[in-house]
Amino acid sequence: MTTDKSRMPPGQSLLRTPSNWPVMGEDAPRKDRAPWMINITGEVERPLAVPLSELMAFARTEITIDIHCVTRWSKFDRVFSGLPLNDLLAEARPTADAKFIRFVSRSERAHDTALPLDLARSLNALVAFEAEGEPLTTPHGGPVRMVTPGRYFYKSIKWLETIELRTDNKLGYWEAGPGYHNNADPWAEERFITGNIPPDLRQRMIDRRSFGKRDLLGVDFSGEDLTGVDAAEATIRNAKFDNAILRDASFRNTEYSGASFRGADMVGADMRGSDGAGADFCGADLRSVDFSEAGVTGAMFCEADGTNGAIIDGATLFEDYALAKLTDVNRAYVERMRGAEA
Ligand SMILES: Nc1nc2c(c(=O)[nH]1)N[C@H]1C(S)=C(S)[C@@H](COP(=O)(O)O)O[C@H]1N2
Ligand SMILES: [Mo]
Repeated sequence: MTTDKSRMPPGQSLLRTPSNWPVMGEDAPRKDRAPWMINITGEVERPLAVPLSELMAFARTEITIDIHCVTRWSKFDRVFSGLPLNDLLAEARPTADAKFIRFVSRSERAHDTALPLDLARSLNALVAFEAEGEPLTTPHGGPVRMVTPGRYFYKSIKWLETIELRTDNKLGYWEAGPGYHNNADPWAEERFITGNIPPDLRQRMIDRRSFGKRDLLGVDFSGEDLTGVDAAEATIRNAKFDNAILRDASFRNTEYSGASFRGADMVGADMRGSDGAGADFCGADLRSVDFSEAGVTGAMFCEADGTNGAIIDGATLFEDYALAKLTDVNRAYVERMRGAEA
């Protein structure tokens, strides 16, 4: 099967199996006996508190979207049905001061995300009850979730409970802590905000070969010699190590989602217990790299067309559950390389 390039945002690749798409983030709503109400609050002329069952009765609209997850997988042509957000807003009537819209989940951590109100309107966001003609399953946000076309999927919260109209922005759960980009446009690759590390600090970390336990969002170590570096327990989302030398480096328990290791020499690196969702290892030398107990959801070990693959052998260790969360092309590539060398 070929990938329709004009439909595929940069840095994404197609997920074909399983027939559904992976569960990401939280997998269940808060345990709560109170009836499920959908609330529209804040800067509105008519605050609403509607029982979920009543809203569902109005659900008629069907949309077909391409899902783009920030961890680099995309799934085309998913059919959702529900109630257009714009219909609800027409009922609640945002005031002239309402500039942002925030969605809050009925989940343990009151998971949330926000968008400029005009943007949410123009994207035709949907309050969805069904996917592929079936009620949404609980892990995928059932009974009710947002589906916001045209943005990475973290802008589509599961288990919708409250819609708050605001005068000011409030960063959501993934945006505030982990530094996910607030605009989240997949066509502009707005995955993460980039860090701001002073150059002298960066140089000191290179000289000492040590940045363990540090929080270094988006730091760029491309082309550096970091042989044996201690990067254990660091948070280095979206960092760049392209063509760097990382032989025998320790990334134990490190969080490096979205980081790029293209062409890096990582022979013997220790990645145990780490998390690298959406990381890019194309062309890297991964012989004897230990990914035991490590997550690599949606990571890239070769390009979408199978070229520029990482060097992997039987001594490159992965968990089966981690490989199961790769795109088909990547999983097949890794399994072939490990099998061929084992
Ligand atoms: N309540 C809630 N909604 C959420 C999340 C979450 O952790 N909690 N994760 C977001 C992210 S990062 C993604 S990619 C999608 C995943 O939806 P899925 O589990 O149906 O794939 O849900 C989004 N909505
Ligand atoms: Mo995500």
